[in-house]
Amino acid sequence: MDKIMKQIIKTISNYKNIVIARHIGPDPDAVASQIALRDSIKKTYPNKSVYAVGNMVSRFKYFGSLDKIDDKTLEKPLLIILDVPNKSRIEGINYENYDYVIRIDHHPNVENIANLELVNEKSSSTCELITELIYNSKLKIDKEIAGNLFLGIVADSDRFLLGYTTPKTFKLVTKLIEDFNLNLKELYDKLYERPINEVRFQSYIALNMTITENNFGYIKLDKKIIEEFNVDSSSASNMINNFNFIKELYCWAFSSYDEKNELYKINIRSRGPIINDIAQNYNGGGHKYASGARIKDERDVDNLFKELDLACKKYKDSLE
Ligand SMILES: [Mn+2]
Repeated sequence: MDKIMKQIIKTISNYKNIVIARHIGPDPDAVASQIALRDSIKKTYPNKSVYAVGNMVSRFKYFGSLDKIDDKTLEKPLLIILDVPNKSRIEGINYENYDYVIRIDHHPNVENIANLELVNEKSSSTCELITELIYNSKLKIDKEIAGNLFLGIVADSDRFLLGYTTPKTFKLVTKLIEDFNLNLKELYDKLYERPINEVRFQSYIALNMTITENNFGYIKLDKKIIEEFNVDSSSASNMINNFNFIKELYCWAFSSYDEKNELYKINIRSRGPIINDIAQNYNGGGHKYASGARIKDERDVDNLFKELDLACKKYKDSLE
């Protein structure tokens, strides 16, 4: 086994209280990885107290439930953070309360935030790393854990379409399916079933998106439109991958107004220019070709879009 994985397993075995956290605005990979790892540690060490924390998103309830705790009351807890590149984007914990911190992630490393870091940018998903960790150690796994890990990998690789889908990804997924006789139809129904109003909203985006001469596509989704389609400020992010492989788009970005937090949630995807370094300048970040940002001032949304358009121009020029 990989040396760092060995150290992770050893550290987990040494702690009684363990808290597992992930990023704000969770996606299936984030929620599935924290619940799968929690359940696996609990199954392996029934005497440990293991918590998966953060706000639950109702459409991800099928992964299992999250735990509500006050981490200040825990004695010498271990923190495991999953799927997060920045300290500021971890949800639901008081960082300074922890005795030791482990991070397992597949985003590009922007800052060191843990005592022990397993960061593999070439992994399709955090769930792939957790699957590897479990299969290479004495950590236990059951059908439910396997199903969650499978869905996290499928979601983050966008059904094996995105970069960093490797032979290893397929090997691990095959093993999960074979070992637990996973029912793929049942699992895909959970992940992909959606209401018609979301599909209509997606059509609205396709019809109304602006596409620049540099092949940058963008749209601002304001409060009125979000209400009209009866969706929410995170709905657009669920459909941004559906705009992949469009001939006229090298990069595309959606801005959705989040009324509750009074900010603009930006989702960005690219199949050419690198975008995470641009997003980083706007309170965001992520992967090279899949990033996001949270912006307070609408003028910064325009500035971000301008920078992305320019990145598309440079990319386009480089092709000629
Ligand atoms: Mn992920």
